[in-house]
Amino acid sequence: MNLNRYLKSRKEIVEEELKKYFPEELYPEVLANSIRYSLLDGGKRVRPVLVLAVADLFNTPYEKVLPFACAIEMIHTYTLIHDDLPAMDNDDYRRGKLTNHKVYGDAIAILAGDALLTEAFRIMSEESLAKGIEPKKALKAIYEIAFRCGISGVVGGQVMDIISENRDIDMATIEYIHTHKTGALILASIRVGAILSRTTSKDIDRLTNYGKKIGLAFQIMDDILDIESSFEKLGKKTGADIEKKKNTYPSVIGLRESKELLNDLTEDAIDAISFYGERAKILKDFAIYLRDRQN
Ligand code: GRG
Repeated sequence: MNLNRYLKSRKEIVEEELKKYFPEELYPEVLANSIRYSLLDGGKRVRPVLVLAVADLFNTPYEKVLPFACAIEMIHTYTLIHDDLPAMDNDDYRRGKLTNHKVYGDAIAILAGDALLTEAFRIMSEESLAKGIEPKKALKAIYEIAFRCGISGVVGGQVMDIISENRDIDMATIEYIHTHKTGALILASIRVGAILSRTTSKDIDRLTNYGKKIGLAFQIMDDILDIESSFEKLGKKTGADIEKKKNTYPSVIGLRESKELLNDLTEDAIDAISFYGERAKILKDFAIYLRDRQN
C-alpha cells in the first residue's frame, strides 16, 4: 500500500477509537468538551500510526495495539495542552485554532491534560484485561510508556528546555532536550508496537535504533519549520524559538548543517530496518515523510 493511503486509513481507525473513549455524554461536560476540543480535532496522528505500522510489520492484529496507540495520542495531546499554557510556551494558537486554555481557561486546560494522562493508563490496563493481552507484554508496554513520559523522558526534556531558555548550552544538552522532550514519545510508540508483537530482542534493537533516529530527526525538522514555515502552513506562530531565545539545532549548528543532519538521521533510520526489506516499506516511507513534512 502506498504511504498516503496507509496514513489515511490508519488515522481513521485511530480517530474512530478515540471518539469512543470520549463520548458527548461524558461528565463533567466542560472537561469532556475541553478534552474533545484538543484530542479530536486535527493532528497528524504520527505516534499512533507508528504503533500500528510496527504491529503491521510483525503481522500483529491492529486491535491488539490500538488501545496503546490511542493512549499515546492522548498523552501527546496532554503535553501539547500543557506546553501551550502561559507558564510554559504561552501560545495562543495550535493547529490553526485557539489553544485549549484560551478557550476553556488555564484551570480546565491543566485538568484536561491531567485527565488525558491518567485516562491513558486506565485505558491501557482496562483494554489489556478485556482483550486478554499476555500480562507480561501488557505490563512491559505500559512501563515503556510511563518510563519514556516521566522524569527520564518527556517531562525531563521539557524541564531542561525551559531552564535552558536564554542560556548558552552545549550540544549534549540540546541533544538531551530533543531526544527527551520529543524523541521519547516517538521512540515509545515504536517500541510498544514491537513489545506487543511476536518479536526477538534483535527485532526490538532494530526498531529502537530506528525510533531513536526518527525521534531526533522529528524535532530537528520542527526547529527548521519554526524558521522556514508560516502560520498558514503550521497552524501556529512561527519564529517562536528565536523570540524565546530557545536553543535549537539551527541556532547552534546553523540551518544548512541541521538539514544535513536531518538527512543523515533519516538514512540511518532506514538502514536500521533494512533487515526487513520490502516488509518494512511503510516504516521506510514514514521516515521520509517525516523528513519532508510541511507541518
Ligand atoms: C508539558 C510535559 C510537557 C511536555 C511538553 C510536546 C512538548 C513537551 C512540547 C511541545 C513543544 C513542541 C511543539 C515540540 C515539538 C515537537 C512536537 C511534539 C511537535 C508537535 O507534534 P506533532 O507535529 O503535532 O506531531 P500534531 O499537531 O500533528 O499532533
